[in-house]
Amino acid sequence: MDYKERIMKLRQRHEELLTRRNEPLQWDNGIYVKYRYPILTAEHTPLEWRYDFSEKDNPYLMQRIMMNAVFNAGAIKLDGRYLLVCRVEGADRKSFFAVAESANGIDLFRFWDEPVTMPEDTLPATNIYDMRLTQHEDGWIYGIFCAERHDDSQPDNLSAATATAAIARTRDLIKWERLPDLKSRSQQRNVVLHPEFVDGKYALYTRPQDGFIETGSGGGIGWALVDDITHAEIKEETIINPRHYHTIQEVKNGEGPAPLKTSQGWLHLAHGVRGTADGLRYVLYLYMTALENPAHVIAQPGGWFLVPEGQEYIGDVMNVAFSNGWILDDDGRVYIYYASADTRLHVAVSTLDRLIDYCMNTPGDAFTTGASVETVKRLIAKNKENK
Ligand code: BGC
Ligand code: BMA
Repeated sequence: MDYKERIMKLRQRHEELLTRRNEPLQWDNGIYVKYRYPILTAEHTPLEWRYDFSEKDNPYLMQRIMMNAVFNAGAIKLDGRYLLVCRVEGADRKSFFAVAESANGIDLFRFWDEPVTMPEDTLPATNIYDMRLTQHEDGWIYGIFCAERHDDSQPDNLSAATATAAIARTRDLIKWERLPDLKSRSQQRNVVLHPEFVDGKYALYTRPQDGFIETGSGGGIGWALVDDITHAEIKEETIINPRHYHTIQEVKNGEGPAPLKTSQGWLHLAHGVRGTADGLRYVLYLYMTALENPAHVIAQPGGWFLVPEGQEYIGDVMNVAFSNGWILDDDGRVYIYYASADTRLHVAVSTLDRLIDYCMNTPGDAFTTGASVETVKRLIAKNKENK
């Protein structure tokens, strides 16, 4: 096959992947519907990012730059377009942001021509990931993400690192203005900006932790008010959604995307982590907070809302479902963008009404086996009455 023909075949195969329609899976739990195919994978990244198409310089038509994964995307609907700011990870383990666009939120996602050029803070980061997008009432779209750097206070430990919340803002997801990183006494990953001012201030969901991996005394999802987002500093932080022994959020938890405003309260998507003999298990859960006080939890269904299933278990970091992006559409539909095994990105579709019903009417975690059995028995008794 001559060179031109090989390029044509390559492009054809890629185009087939990009134009493959997605289809809902038959099984649906009444809460959301998952889809057959991942919506974005490393294979979806543009060929121009990976191949050098000069026959002279690349006679074997090799991939000169390999992509490893596409996952953990921030999401927003802008001018009728469903846009994802994805975490794309190269073979070199560096992740960067790249925008992918679709007209319906479910399939035919395509990356824009170039990845995001994110300006650095004064202290450049080694790696950046997991952007939460917030359309704030001040008019800006904010992206808060994790900036990771080596912890140079431990020069002999190559794995010693620091996680800091980095802040940038944009109007179009093309040009980004980087603001100074969040000042905080603790390490911070999973920081999310609330879409409205609270008491005239910017409000952040936080996740304080003592070390890079260990939360230590850091007890869960926190809440902090910030006077000036262009010099954001956490002075006081309260835990609003704590970790708890023998639950899905025993080891860690963190806010997912920015919460959605509903008639019944703020709807939150978060992740919970527990330890197993096989490493950490990341699952997603929902909770709601009061409209007039977004820091006050009014409902939390017991257990997980979404977990990896089937092929979703398999990948770089097994047993992980993670989400930092969702879109509430004009018709009340909610597109939940979740990643599996830190490898690929999926969509699950629900509606705002269903998610509120799920939050308000799913029994909470009663924290002991005995209490869980009573919860099941109450449902059985109710069903007997309804016979
Ligand atoms: C990885 C993240 C991970 C974090 C904590 C980072 O180096 O890039 O994906 O969440 O470590 O394990
Ligand atoms: C976390 C996150 C994610 C990742 C998850 C599982 O700490 O910040 O980037 O999906 O670990 O590896």
